[in-house]
Amino acid sequence: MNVLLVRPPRIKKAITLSDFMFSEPLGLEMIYGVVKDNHNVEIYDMVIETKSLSKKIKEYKPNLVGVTSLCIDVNMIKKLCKETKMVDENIITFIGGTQTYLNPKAFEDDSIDYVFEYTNRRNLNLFFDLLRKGEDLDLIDGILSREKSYESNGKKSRNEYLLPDRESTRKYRDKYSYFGYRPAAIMEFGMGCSKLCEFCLRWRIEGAQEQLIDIELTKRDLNNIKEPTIMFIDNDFFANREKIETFISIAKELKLNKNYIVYGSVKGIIECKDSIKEFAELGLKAVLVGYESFDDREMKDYNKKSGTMDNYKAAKILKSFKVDVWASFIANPDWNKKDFKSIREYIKLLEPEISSINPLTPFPNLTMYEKYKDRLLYQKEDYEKWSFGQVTILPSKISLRRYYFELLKTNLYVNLFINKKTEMIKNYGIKNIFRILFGSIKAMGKYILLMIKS
Ligand code: B12
Repeated sequence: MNVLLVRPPRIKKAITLSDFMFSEPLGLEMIYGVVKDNHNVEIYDMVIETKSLSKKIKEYKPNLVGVTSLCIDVNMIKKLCKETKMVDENIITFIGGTQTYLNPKAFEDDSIDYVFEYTNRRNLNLFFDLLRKGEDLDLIDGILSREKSYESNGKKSRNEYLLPDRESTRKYRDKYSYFGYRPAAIMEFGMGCSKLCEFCLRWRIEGAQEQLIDIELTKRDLNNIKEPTIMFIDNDFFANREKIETFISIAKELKLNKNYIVYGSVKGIIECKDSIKEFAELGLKAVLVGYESFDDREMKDYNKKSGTMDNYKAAKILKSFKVDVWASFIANPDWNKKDFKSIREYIKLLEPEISSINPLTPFPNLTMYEKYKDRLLYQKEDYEKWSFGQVTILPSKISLRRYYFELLKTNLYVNLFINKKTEMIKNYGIKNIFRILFGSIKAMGKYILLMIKS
C-alpha cells in the first residue's frame, strides 16, 4: 500500500512560537520506521511544503493518509481529511499524535476513518496487516473507527517509543531549527516526569515516573543524527544524577561532538550541579527552565517542587557554567499592574538569556479547567485558542486589553532590554537572529491584534 504521513501546516489563527522553535515531526518519523518495511511511505511536512494536499495526493496516489495532531490542529486536520476524501473517497484517513491521546473525541468526523488514541508497534502492525489483507478491523487496542462509531474496547495505554527514521525527513532537515540553532534535531532520551506540576500536560501524556529509553536504541538514534545540535524533548533532563551521567558516558563512548539543548528543572539544576558542569564541558549550550513566578504562594499552588529563591540558585549555577537559560514564566490571571512590574524586576535579577511569559492555560482535562470554568473566554472546542500563548482566563484585577498590553510589554522589555544581544549575535549568527526577530514580530503582531479586539 502507499501511505502518506502528513504534518498539518501552521495554524495562522493560533499564537505559536513555531517560527523559531520548529522541529521535525518525531511522531511521524516513528510511524514511518515501523511501516516502511512492508509499504511505500512518505512524510509530507506541510509546515514547509507549499503545494496543496490534493495536488500531492493526485501525484502520490496513497491508499492511506495519516495525519499527526496537536490541539490547535483539530479543525485543520478535519479540513485536510475532507480534501483527501474529495480527491478519492476510497483513501483511508487515520489520525494520531498528542491531541488524539488527550481528546480522541475531537476527531469524530465523517472524513476521519480511524483515530489512534495511543500508538504502539502492535496496534500499528495489526492495523496495516488487516487493511492490506482487506480484512475487517474489529476493535483493536487503542484504535477507534468511524465504522464502529469510534467505540473503544476500553483498554488504556500510552504512546510507545519507537525508533524514529531520520532519513524519512531528509529533504526537510536543514529547515528544522531550535531557536538560534539550525539545523537542529530533536530526540527523546527519557520519558515521564514525577514533578507533577499542576499546569503541565506532559506527565499526563508520558506518565508520572521517569524512565529511560532503551540505551541501545538511543545509541542507534544518536548515530543516525547528522545535525550539529540536538534538542532533547525530555520533560526534565536533570531528573536525577544517573540520567545525566548515563548520557555523558554514551556521548563519550560515541565520541559525540554536538551542541545540546535540554529542558531542566530548577530542583535538578541544584541537586545535580557537578554532573551538569561536566555536561556543559561536553556541549550543553542552553537549558529551558520553568521559573514560573516571582511569588512563592503561586509556586505552591502550581505544585512546583522549587521556590523563588531556588530559581536564583539555579540561575547562578548555569551562569557559572556559561550555559544559556531560556526561561519560561506563567502569567497568573489574577495579576495586576504591580505584579507585572514585579515579574519584570524578578526576571531582571535572574538574567536569563531569553524569557517567555505565557498566560496560565487551564487546558481542557486538567483539574485547573474546573477551577477556572466560570472565567473561561473560550469553549473547549475553540481548538486554535488553546495554544498556551493566548489568554484563556478572564483576568480578575485588570481589563483583558490591559492584561494583553502588560504581557506584550513584559515580553518585549525582558527580551530586548535586559539581555546581552551582542552575545546572542555571536552565538547564533546574524541570519538566525533575523529569523528569530521575524518570528517574534509575527507573534507580537497577533498579541497587538488581540489587545485591540478585546
Ligand atoms: C517537540 C514538541 C514540539 C515541536 C514539534 C512538535 C510536532 N509534533 O510537530 C515544536 C517545537 C514545533 C512544537 C510546537 C508547538 N507545540 Co509542542 N511539544 C513538543 C513536545 C516537547 C514533544 C512532542 C514530541 O515530539 N513527542 C514525541 C513524539 C514521538 O510523540 P507523539 O508526537 O505523540 O508521537 C507518538 C504518537 O502520538 C504517535 N503519533 C504521532 N503522530 C501520529 C500520526 C499518526 C497517523 C499515527 C497513527 C500515530 C502518530 O506516534 C508516536 C509514537 O508513539 C511536546 C511535549 C510532549 N511530551 O508531548 C510539546 C507539546 C506537544 N506541544 C504543545 C504545544 C501547545 C505546542 C505549540 C502550540 C506551542 C506554541 N504556542 O507555540 C506549538 C504548535 C506548533 C504548530 N503546530 O504550529 C503541547 C500540546 C498540547 C496539545 N493538546 O496538543 C505539548 C504537549 C506541550 C505542552 N504545552 O504541554 N512542539
